[in-house]
Amino acid sequence: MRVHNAEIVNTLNRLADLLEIDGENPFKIRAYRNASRVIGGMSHEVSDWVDEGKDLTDIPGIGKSIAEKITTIVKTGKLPYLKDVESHTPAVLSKLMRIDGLGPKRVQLLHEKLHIRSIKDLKQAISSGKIYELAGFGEKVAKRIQEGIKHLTEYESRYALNEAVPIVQTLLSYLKQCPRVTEVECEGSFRRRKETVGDLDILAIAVDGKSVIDYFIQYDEIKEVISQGKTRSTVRLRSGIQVDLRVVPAQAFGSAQLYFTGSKAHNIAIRKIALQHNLKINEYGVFDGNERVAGRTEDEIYRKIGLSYIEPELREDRGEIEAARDNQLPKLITLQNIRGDLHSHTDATDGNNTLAEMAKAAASKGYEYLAITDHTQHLTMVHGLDKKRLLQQIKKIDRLNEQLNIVILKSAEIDILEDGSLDLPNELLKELDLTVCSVHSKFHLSQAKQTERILRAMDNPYFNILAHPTGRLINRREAYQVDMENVMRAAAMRGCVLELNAQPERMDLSDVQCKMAKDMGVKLVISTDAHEVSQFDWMQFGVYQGRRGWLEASDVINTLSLSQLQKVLKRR
Ligand code: DGT
Ligand code: CA
Ligand code: CA
Ligand code: ZN
Repeated sequence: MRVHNAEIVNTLNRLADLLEIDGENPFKIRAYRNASRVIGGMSHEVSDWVDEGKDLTDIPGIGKSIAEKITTIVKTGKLPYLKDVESHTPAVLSKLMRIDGLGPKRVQLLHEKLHIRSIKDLKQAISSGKIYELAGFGEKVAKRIQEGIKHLTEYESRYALNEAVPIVQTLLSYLKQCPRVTEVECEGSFRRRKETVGDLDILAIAVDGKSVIDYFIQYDEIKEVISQGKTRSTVRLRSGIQVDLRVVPAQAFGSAQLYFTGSKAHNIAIRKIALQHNLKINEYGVFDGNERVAGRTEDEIYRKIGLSYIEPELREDRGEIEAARDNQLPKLITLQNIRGDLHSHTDATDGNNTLAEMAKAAASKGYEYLAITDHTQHLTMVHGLDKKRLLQQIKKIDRLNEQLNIVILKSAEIDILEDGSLDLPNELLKELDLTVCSVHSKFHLSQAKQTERILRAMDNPYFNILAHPTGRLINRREAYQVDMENVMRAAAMRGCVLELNAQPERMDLSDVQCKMAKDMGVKLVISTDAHEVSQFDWMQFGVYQGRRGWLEASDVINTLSLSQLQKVLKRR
C-alpha cells in the first residue's frame, strides 16, 4: 500500500474541519490547514520521505506533532486521532463546511438541532422550512447555502493534476505487472493535462478482460469497488479519487483511446467530420458500413477522416479540428524548450534554500539562466528586501556568477501598489536585469480600478513581467476583477510579458487566457515561483497548461537564449 499526498491532504483537512466544528483552538486548526496546503503543493511524495527516514519537520510549516501524525498516516493508512474526533463529530460534517455560507458554528447548529448529516438532509431542511427555526438562518442565508451547494458539486472532488500524477503512476505500474496486459494508459482529462481532474479513465489492452478486472480489484489502494464487469470496473481509491478501468482488444485501442481521452466536445465534433466522410466512429473503431476500416491507432483514425494528429492537450473543440484539417496546428512547446526560470525566491525572504542552492539546482536542470526574484519590503511582506539588502544580494549574485555555470539574473518581485506605482524607486529598478511585478493586496478593487492600476504600472519602462496575472488560487480564492483583454492589449503595445505561474494552486493564466495572449501577440513566460529547489519541478505543469493554450516555443520568452532574452527585456 502506498499513501499519496492527496490522501494526507484530505485527512488533515477533514481533521481541521471537524476540530473547527468542535470549537478547538484556532492556532491548532490553522496549523493543520497550513500543513495540508504545503503538502498539496509539494512536488515530491511525502511517503518517499518517510521511507527514506527523512525528518518531516524539515518541511516548512510542519511541526513535530503534525509530522508524527503524517508518519502514522503514511505507515498505517489510518489516523487514530481522527477516528477519536469522528466518534463525536461525524465525518460528513466536514463536507458541509465546504458549502459557501456555512461555517463551523452553523454546521454545529445544524447537526445538533436538526440532526443534519448530509447535503440531502440540508436541502430537505431548506425546502421544508425547518431551517428557519434556527437562530441566524433567514431567507438570505438559506439562499446563499442553496447557491453554495450548486457551486460545491461543480468544484467538489476535483484533484489538482500534480496530486493525480503519483496516483496514476503507481496504479499504472501495478497494472503493467499483470501478465495479461500488453499496454495500459490513463486517458480522460488526465491525458489532456487539465489543471484539475474529476476521475481517472484507465484503458488497458488485453484479450481476456475478466482476468484483468480480477487483478485490478486486488489493488491495495482500492477503498471501494463500485462496479465490476467483464471488461470494465469502477472503484474508489483511498485517496478519494474514482477510477474507471476499461479493457479492450489491441485492434480497438486507438479508437478507445480517442473516445476516452475526450473531451466530449472534441469527440462529438470528430464524429460529425466522420459522417461527412460517410464513416462512423465509436469506441470500437472506424466503420464503413459494417466494415472496420481503422481503430488500432489514433493517428490512423485522424488520417482516415482527413485530419492530422491532434495532441491530447488541444482536444477541447476550440478550433483544433479546423486547424488539423488545414494543416495549421501549432507545434506545441515542450519542457525541453525551456532554458531558464524567471521567478524564484531564496531564504533571504520567504524561500527555503540559499541563493547558491537555488542557482545550483537550476544549473543541474540544464538551465542557462535563473532570475532571483525575492520580495521587496512592503506592507504585506515585512521581511522583504529593503534597499540595503537588495544591493547586498546583487553583489552576492555578481560573485556567484563568476563561479557557476549558470547566469543568475538580478531581479525582484515588486508589488504593484494601489495607485499603480511600483514599490521600488526607478534608481533601484535600473540595477536589475528584469522585474517581476505583481498584485499582492487590494484584491477587491472594482474591475475598472484594478485594470487601471495594472496599466499604470506597465507604463513604467522598468516593468517587464506581470506575475500570476489573475491572482486566483484554485479552490481557494477567485481571481480578482480585471479586464484581461485590456491588460493584454496594453502589454502587447508596451512590450511587457505575462507570466504563466506553474504553482499547482495558481496556474494562472488559464489555458484559454494563454491562447488569447498568443492570439493578441503578447509574449508569455512560464515560471515556477519556486520557494525551494524541489519546486523547480513545477515547470512541467506550467508547460502542460501552456500546451493546452496552444503555446509554441516562440510564444514563451524563457525558451530564448540569454542574449535573445536580454533584448526582449530591454524596453528602455
Ligand atoms: P473529468 O473526469 O471530469 O476531469 O473529465 P473527463 O474528460 O475525463 O470526462 P469523463 O471522465 O467523464 O469521461 C472521459 C471521456 O469519455 C471524456 O473526455 C469523453 C468520453 N465521454 C464521456 N461521456 C461521453 C459522451 O456522452 N459522449 C461522448 N462522445 N464522449 C463521452
Ligand atoms: Ca475523467
Ligand atoms: Ca470517467
Ligand atoms: Zn513569487
